[in-house]
Amino acid sequence: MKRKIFSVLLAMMLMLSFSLMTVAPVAASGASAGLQIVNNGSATWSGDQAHSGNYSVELSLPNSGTRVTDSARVAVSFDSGPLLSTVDSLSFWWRAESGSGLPYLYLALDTDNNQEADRWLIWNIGPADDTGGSTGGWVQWTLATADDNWHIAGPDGPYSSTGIWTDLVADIAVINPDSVVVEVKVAIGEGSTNLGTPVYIDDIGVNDAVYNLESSGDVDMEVPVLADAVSISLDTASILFAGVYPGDTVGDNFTITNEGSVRVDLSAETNSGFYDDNLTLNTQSVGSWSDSIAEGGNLLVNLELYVPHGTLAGVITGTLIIWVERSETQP
Ligand SMILES: [Ca+2]
Ligand SMILES: [Ca+2]
Repeated sequence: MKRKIFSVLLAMMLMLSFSLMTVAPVAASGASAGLQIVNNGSATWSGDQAHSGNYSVELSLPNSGTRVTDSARVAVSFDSGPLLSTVDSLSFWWRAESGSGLPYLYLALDTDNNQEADRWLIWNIGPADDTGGSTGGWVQWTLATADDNWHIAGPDGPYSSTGIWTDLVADIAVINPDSVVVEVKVAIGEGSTNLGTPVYIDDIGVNDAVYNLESSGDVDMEVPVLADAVSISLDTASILFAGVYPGDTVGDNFTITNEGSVRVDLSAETNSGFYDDNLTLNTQSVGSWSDSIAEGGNLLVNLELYVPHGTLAGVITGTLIIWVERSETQP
Protein backbone atom coordinates (compact mmCIF):
# COMPACT_ATOMS: atom_id res chain seq x y z
CA MET A 1 0.00 0.00 0.00
CA LYS A 2 1.19 3.37 -0.88
CA ARG A 3 -0.23 6.77 -0.10
CA LYS A 4 0.22 10.26 -1.16
CA ILE A 5 -0.65 13.58 0.35
CA PHE A 6 -1.26 16.72 -1.66
CA SER A 7 -0.11 20.18 -0.90
CA VAL A 8 -1.06 23.43 -2.59
CA LEU A 9 0.62 26.78 -2.67
CA LEU A 10 -1.81 29.68 -2.52
CA ALA A 11 -1.21 33.32 -3.30
CA MET A 12 -1.94 36.21 -0.99
CA MET A 13 -4.46 38.87 -1.90
CA LEU A 14 -3.22 42.43 -2.08
CA MET A 15 -5.13 45.68 -1.99
CA LEU A 16 -4.08 48.55 -4.27
CA SER A 17 -5.65 51.95 -4.76
CA PHE A 18 -5.26 54.90 -7.07
CA SER A 19 -6.67 58.38 -7.29
CA LEU A 20 -7.88 60.42 -10.22
CA MET A 21 -8.40 64.19 -10.14
CA THR A 22 -10.62 66.18 -12.42
CA VAL A 23 -11.07 69.93 -12.63
CA ALA A 24 -14.32 71.48 -13.77
CA PRO A 25 -14.64 75.18 -14.61
CA VAL A 26 -17.44 77.37 -13.35
CA ALA A 27 -18.37 81.01 -13.41
CA ALA A 28 -21.07 82.91 -11.57
CA SER A 29 -24.54 81.40 -11.65
CA GLY A 30 -26.45 81.58 -14.91
CA ALA A 31 -23.33 81.22 -17.00
CA SER A 32 -20.59 78.78 -17.80
CA ALA A 33 -17.01 79.27 -18.87
CA GLY A 34 -15.59 77.35 -21.79
CA LEU A 35 -12.32 77.22 -23.69
CA GLN A 36 -12.11 77.60 -27.46
CA ILE A 37 -9.24 77.36 -29.92
CA VAL A 38 -8.71 77.97 -33.62
CA ASN A 39 -6.03 76.05 -35.48
CA ASN A 40 -2.91 75.91 -33.30
CA GLY A 41 -4.14 78.02 -30.41
CA SER A 42 -3.98 76.61 -26.90
CA ALA A 43 -6.41 77.33 -24.06
CA THR A 44 -6.04 75.54 -20.74
CA TRP A 45 -6.99 75.94 -17.11
CA SER A 46 -3.99 77.08 -15.11
CA GLY A 47 -3.41 76.38 -11.45
CA ASP A 48 -0.09 78.27 -11.63
CA GLN A 49 -1.60 81.74 -12.03
CA ALA A 50 -4.78 83.21 -10.60
CA HIS A 51 -6.08 86.72 -10.04
CA SER A 52 -8.74 85.29 -7.77
CA GLY A 53 -9.19 81.84 -6.35
CA ASN A 54 -6.84 79.16 -7.53
CA TYR A 55 -7.24 79.18 -11.29
CA SER A 56 -7.09 81.33 -14.39
CA VAL A 57 -7.19 80.50 -18.08
CA GLU A 58 -3.91 80.29 -19.97
CA LEU A 59 -4.06 81.33 -23.62
CA SER A 60 -1.11 80.81 -25.93
CA LEU A 61 -0.21 80.59 -29.60
CA PRO A 62 2.73 79.12 -31.49
CA ASN A 63 5.81 81.31 -31.55
CA SER A 64 5.52 82.36 -35.16
CA GLY A 65 6.57 85.97 -34.69
CA THR A 66 4.13 87.01 -37.35
CA ARG A 67 0.42 87.60 -37.64
CA VAL A 68 -1.38 84.30 -37.37
CA THR A 69 -4.82 82.83 -37.90
CA ASP A 70 -4.48 80.81 -34.72
CA SER A 71 -6.62 81.86 -31.80
CA ALA A 72 -7.25 80.91 -28.19
CA ARG A 73 -10.23 82.12 -26.18
CA VAL A 74 -12.14 81.81 -22.97
CA ALA A 75 -15.87 82.37 -23.36
CA VAL A 76 -18.48 83.14 -20.71
CA SER A 77 -21.73 81.76 -22.09
CA PHE A 78 -25.00 82.96 -20.61
CA ASP A 79 -27.99 80.77 -19.96
CA SER A 80 -30.13 83.86 -20.55
CA GLY A 81 -27.90 86.70 -21.62
CA PRO A 82 -28.46 90.39 -20.93
CA LEU A 83 -29.83 92.75 -23.56
CA LEU A 84 -26.96 94.55 -25.23
CA SER A 85 -28.60 97.86 -24.38
CA THR A 86 -28.28 97.07 -20.68
CA VAL A 87 -24.52 96.41 -20.81
CA ASP A 88 -22.66 99.39 -19.39
CA SER A 89 -19.68 97.71 -17.73
CA LEU A 90 -17.15 95.26 -19.09
CA SER A 91 -13.81 94.16 -17.68
CA PHE A 92 -11.29 91.38 -17.37
CA TRP A 93 -7.98 90.80 -15.66
CA TRP A 94 -4.95 89.65 -17.61
CA ARG A 95 -1.36 88.81 -16.86
CA ALA A 96 1.36 88.51 -19.46
CA GLU A 97 5.03 88.85 -20.19
CA SER A 98 6.63 91.13 -22.71
CA GLY A 99 6.05 89.60 -26.11
CA SER A 100 2.76 87.98 -25.23
CA GLY A 101 -0.13 88.36 -27.60
CA LEU A 102 -2.44 91.14 -26.47
CA PRO A 103 -5.84 89.95 -25.33
CA TYR A 104 -9.02 91.47 -26.67
CA LEU A 105 -12.65 91.15 -25.70
CA TYR A 106 -15.72 90.68 -27.78
CA LEU A 107 -19.40 90.08 -27.39
CA ALA A 108 -21.30 87.50 -29.41
CA LEU A 109 -24.77 88.90 -30.14
CA ASP A 110 -28.05 87.36 -31.22
CA THR A 111 -29.88 90.09 -33.13
CA ASP A 112 -32.64 87.94 -34.66
CA ASN A 113 -33.73 85.95 -31.60
CA ASN A 114 -32.75 82.48 -32.74
CA GLN A 115 -30.38 81.91 -29.80
CA GLU A 116 -27.34 81.92 -32.08
CA ALA A 117 -24.79 84.67 -32.46
CA ASP A 118 -24.91 86.51 -35.75
CA ARG A 119 -22.98 89.71 -34.98
CA TRP A 120 -19.96 90.47 -32.88
CA LEU A 121 -18.93 93.63 -31.08
CA ILE A 122 -15.16 93.55 -30.89
CA TRP A 123 -12.85 95.67 -28.84
CA ASN A 124 -9.86 95.73 -31.10
CA ILE A 125 -6.28 95.45 -30.00
CA GLY A 126 -4.34 98.62 -29.63
CA PRO A 127 -5.36 100.98 -26.83
CA ALA A 128 -2.27 103.00 -26.13
CA ASP A 129 -1.99 101.91 -22.53
CA ASP A 130 -1.91 98.22 -23.47
CA THR A 131 0.20 97.99 -26.62
CA GLY A 132 3.37 97.24 -24.72
CA GLY A 133 1.81 94.31 -22.97
CA SER A 134 1.97 93.63 -19.31
CA THR A 135 5.27 92.93 -17.61
CA GLY A 136 4.33 90.21 -15.20
CA GLY A 137 1.62 91.63 -12.96
CA TRP A 138 -2.13 91.33 -13.18
CA VAL A 139 -3.70 94.21 -15.11
CA GLN A 140 -7.39 95.03 -15.42
CA TRP A 141 -8.95 96.15 -18.66
CA THR A 142 -12.22 98.02 -18.32
CA LEU A 143 -14.68 99.45 -20.79
CA ALA A 144 -13.92 103.13 -21.34
CA THR A 145 -16.42 105.26 -23.21
CA ALA A 146 -13.67 107.20 -24.98
CA ASP A 147 -12.05 104.14 -26.58
CA ASP A 148 -12.80 104.23 -30.26
CA ASN A 149 -11.40 100.80 -31.05
CA TRP A 150 -14.72 98.98 -31.28
CA HIS A 151 -15.89 97.20 -34.41
CA ILE A 152 -18.98 95.35 -35.53
CA ALA A 153 -18.41 92.09 -37.40
CA GLY A 154 -20.92 89.91 -39.22
CA PRO A 155 -23.14 88.59 -40.40
CA ASP A 156 -21.52 88.43 -43.83
CA GLY A 157 -18.90 91.09 -44.23
CA PRO A 158 -15.70 92.16 -42.55
CA TYR A 159 -15.37 94.60 -39.69
CA SER A 160 -17.15 97.89 -39.82
CA SER A 161 -15.07 101.00 -39.31
CA THR A 162 -14.03 101.71 -35.76
CA GLY A 163 -16.19 103.56 -33.30
CA ILE A 164 -16.89 104.12 -29.64
CA TRP A 165 -18.91 101.62 -27.64
CA THR A 166 -22.10 103.63 -27.27
CA ASP A 167 -22.30 104.46 -30.98
CA LEU A 168 -21.93 100.85 -32.06
CA VAL A 169 -24.42 99.64 -29.47
CA ALA A 170 -26.82 102.18 -30.93
CA ASP A 171 -26.11 100.85 -34.42
CA ILE A 172 -27.04 97.33 -33.36
CA ALA A 173 -30.12 98.61 -31.53
CA VAL A 174 -31.34 99.87 -34.92
CA ILE A 175 -31.20 96.28 -36.17
CA ASN A 176 -33.00 95.02 -33.08
CA PRO A 177 -33.25 96.82 -29.71
CA ASP A 178 -33.70 93.42 -28.04
CA SER A 179 -30.37 92.01 -29.21
CA VAL A 180 -29.05 89.61 -26.61
CA VAL A 181 -25.48 88.99 -25.49
CA VAL A 182 -24.93 85.24 -25.93
CA GLU A 183 -21.27 85.14 -24.94
CA VAL A 184 -18.49 87.42 -23.74
CA LYS A 185 -15.10 86.22 -24.88
CA VAL A 186 -11.51 87.18 -24.19
CA ALA A 187 -9.11 86.01 -26.85
CA ILE A 188 -5.66 86.28 -28.35
CA GLY A 189 -4.60 85.67 -31.93
CA GLU A 190 -6.63 85.73 -35.11
CA GLY A 191 -4.59 88.36 -36.86
CA SER A 192 -2.43 89.60 -34.04
CA THR A 193 1.28 89.11 -33.69
CA ASN A 194 2.39 86.70 -31.05
CA LEU A 195 5.74 85.56 -29.74
CA GLY A 196 4.65 82.41 -28.01
CA THR A 197 4.37 83.71 -24.47
CA PRO A 198 1.16 82.78 -22.68
CA VAL A 199 -1.45 85.24 -21.42
CA TYR A 200 -3.49 84.50 -18.33
CA ILE A 201 -7.11 85.65 -18.05
CA ASP A 202 -9.30 85.80 -14.96
CA ASP A 203 -12.41 87.52 -13.57
CA ILE A 204 -14.43 88.62 -16.57
CA GLY A 205 -16.87 91.31 -15.49
CA VAL A 206 -20.21 92.05 -17.14
CA ASN A 207 -22.31 94.73 -15.44
CA ASP A 208 -22.55 93.83 -11.76
CA ALA A 209 -21.35 90.23 -12.15
CA VAL A 210 -17.77 89.01 -12.07
CA TYR A 211 -17.19 85.61 -13.60
CA ASN A 212 -14.29 84.16 -11.72
CA LEU A 213 -12.58 81.65 -13.97
CA GLU A 214 -12.19 78.95 -11.44
CA SER A 215 -12.35 75.32 -10.63
CA SER A 216 -15.55 74.07 -9.06
CA GLY A 217 -13.40 71.95 -6.79
CA ASP A 218 -11.54 68.74 -7.27
CA VAL A 219 -13.36 65.48 -7.42
CA ASP A 220 -11.23 62.82 -5.82
CA MET A 221 -12.01 59.28 -6.84
CA GLU A 222 -10.65 56.06 -5.48
CA VAL A 223 -11.22 52.48 -6.37
CA PRO A 224 -9.72 49.51 -4.56
CA VAL A 225 -8.35 47.04 -7.09
CA LEU A 226 -7.92 43.53 -5.84
CA ALA A 227 -4.87 41.60 -6.88
CA ASP A 228 -5.54 38.58 -9.03
CA ALA A 229 -6.68 35.70 -6.85
CA VAL A 230 -4.62 32.59 -7.56
CA SER A 231 -6.28 29.63 -5.90
CA ILE A 232 -7.02 25.99 -6.60
CA SER A 233 -8.59 23.15 -4.67
CA LEU A 234 -8.11 19.38 -4.88
CA ASP A 235 -10.93 16.91 -4.41
CA THR A 236 -8.84 14.66 -2.24
CA ALA A 237 -6.17 14.98 0.41
CA SER A 238 -4.71 11.50 0.05
CA ILE A 239 -4.57 8.57 -2.33
CA LEU A 240 -4.08 5.02 -1.19
CA PHE A 241 -3.09 2.95 -4.19
CA ALA A 242 -4.26 -0.65 -4.34
CA GLY A 243 -1.65 -3.32 -3.54
CA VAL A 244 0.52 -4.10 -6.53
CA TYR A 245 3.21 -6.63 -7.39
CA PRO A 246 6.57 -5.50 -8.67
CA GLY A 247 6.48 -5.22 -12.44
CA ASP A 248 2.87 -4.02 -12.48
CA THR A 249 1.19 -0.61 -12.77
CA VAL A 250 -1.52 0.85 -10.57
CA GLY A 251 -3.65 3.92 -11.18
CA ASP A 252 -5.92 6.48 -9.57
CA ASN A 253 -7.09 10.02 -10.28
CA PHE A 254 -8.09 13.31 -8.71
CA THR A 255 -9.54 16.63 -9.85
CA ILE A 256 -8.06 20.10 -9.53
CA THR A 257 -10.51 23.05 -9.55
CA ASN A 258 -9.53 26.64 -10.25
CA GLU A 259 -11.08 28.66 -7.40
CA GLY A 260 -9.38 31.96 -8.28
CA SER A 261 -9.99 34.89 -10.62
CA VAL A 262 -7.44 34.12 -13.32
CA ARG A 263 -6.19 31.35 -15.56
CA VAL A 264 -3.48 29.39 -13.74
CA ASP A 265 -0.50 27.29 -14.76
CA LEU A 266 0.27 24.09 -12.89
CA SER A 267 3.37 22.01 -12.28
CA ALA A 268 4.29 19.29 -9.81
CA GLU A 269 7.01 17.68 -7.81
CA THR A 270 7.29 15.02 -5.15
CA ASN A 271 9.47 14.57 -2.11
CA SER A 272 10.38 11.01 -3.12
CA GLY A 273 12.87 9.63 -5.63
CA PHE A 274 10.68 6.55 -6.01
CA TYR A 275 7.64 8.57 -7.06
CA ASP A 276 9.71 10.95 -9.16
CA ASP A 277 11.02 7.98 -11.13
CA ASN A 278 7.84 5.93 -11.48
CA LEU A 279 4.76 8.19 -11.30
CA THR A 280 3.10 9.85 -14.27
CA LEU A 281 0.42 12.56 -14.35
CA ASN A 282 -1.65 12.33 -17.53
CA THR A 283 1.16 10.25 -19.03
CA GLN A 284 3.82 12.87 -18.21
CA SER A 285 6.53 12.29 -15.65
CA VAL A 286 6.12 14.36 -12.51
CA GLY A 287 8.96 16.68 -13.38
CA SER A 288 7.78 17.38 -16.91
CA TRP A 289 4.05 17.62 -16.21
CA SER A 290 2.41 20.98 -16.66
CA ASP A 291 -1.10 22.12 -17.46
CA SER A 292 -3.39 25.13 -17.23
CA ILE A 293 -6.92 25.68 -15.94
CA ALA A 294 -9.11 28.60 -16.97
CA GLU A 295 -10.94 30.64 -14.35
CA GLY A 296 -13.75 28.49 -13.00
CA GLY A 297 -12.49 25.37 -14.75
CA ASN A 298 -11.21 22.04 -13.49
CA LEU A 299 -8.82 19.36 -14.58
CA LEU A 300 -8.91 15.59 -14.14
CA VAL A 301 -5.43 14.21 -13.44
CA ASN A 302 -4.84 10.51 -14.08
CA LEU A 303 -2.07 8.99 -12.03
CA GLU A 304 -0.18 5.87 -13.04
CA LEU A 305 2.47 4.32 -10.83
CA TYR A 306 4.80 1.65 -12.09
CA VAL A 307 6.44 -0.52 -9.44
CA PRO A 308 9.72 -1.88 -10.82
CA HIS A 309 10.86 -5.43 -10.38
CA GLY A 310 13.03 -5.78 -7.33
CA THR A 311 11.06 -3.30 -5.25
CA LEU A 312 10.98 -4.54 -1.67
CA ALA A 313 7.64 -5.37 -0.11
CA GLY A 314 6.34 -2.71 2.23
CA VAL A 315 4.62 0.71 2.20
CA ILE A 316 6.23 3.52 0.25
CA THR A 317 4.98 6.97 1.22
CA GLY A 318 5.45 10.27 -0.45
CA THR A 319 3.90 13.66 -1.09
CA LEU A 320 2.83 15.09 -4.40
CA ILE A 321 3.04 18.87 -4.44
CA ILE A 322 1.00 20.80 -7.00
CA TRP A 323 2.39 24.26 -7.79
CA VAL A 324 0.09 26.92 -9.11
CA GLU A 325 0.82 30.37 -10.50
CA ARG A 326 -0.98 33.04 -12.46
CA SER A 327 -0.81 32.21 -16.15
CA GLU A 328 1.08 34.68 -18.32
CA THR A 329 -1.65 34.22 -20.94
CA GLN A 330 -4.99 35.53 -19.77
CA PRO A 331 -8.14 35.50 -21.90
CA1 LIG B 1 -9.78 82.63 -10.82
CA1 LIG C 1 -29.01 85.01 -34.23
